[in-house]
Amino acid sequence: MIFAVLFTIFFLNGVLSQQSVFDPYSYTQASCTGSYQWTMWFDTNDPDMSQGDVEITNHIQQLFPTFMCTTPTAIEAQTSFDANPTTTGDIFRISVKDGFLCLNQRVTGYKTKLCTDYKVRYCCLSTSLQN
Ligand SMILES: [Ca+2]
Repeated sequence: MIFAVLFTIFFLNGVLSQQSVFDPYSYTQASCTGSYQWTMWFDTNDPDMSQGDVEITNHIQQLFPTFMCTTPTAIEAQTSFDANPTTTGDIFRISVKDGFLCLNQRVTGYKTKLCTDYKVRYCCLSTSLQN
């Protein structure tokens, strides 16, 4: 009984209340603290039939040099409507280095189902951001 309660609390904290996915995997919103801060959310791409939805770190650095740093320590991703990407059924890859990638052809029944729209933000040294 106690085990079940503890498990439920752990489960709720660890999974259900988590709106985001991160790289590094163990990162949380609270991990970006001290001299580090989260950037604004970036949604540079809408899902389309030819590709999917990709938010590329390099691309974001080029588009928003004043709102993005050159060496982020973590990346966080959500859907554009603030949901956890793992709830969409899409298959995606996320890494600080490359960004977030959801490709249509990896989605079951992709001919009728596009990737969901995603957004990302990064954890940067505060002094490397101008906002
Ligand atoms: Ca997007």
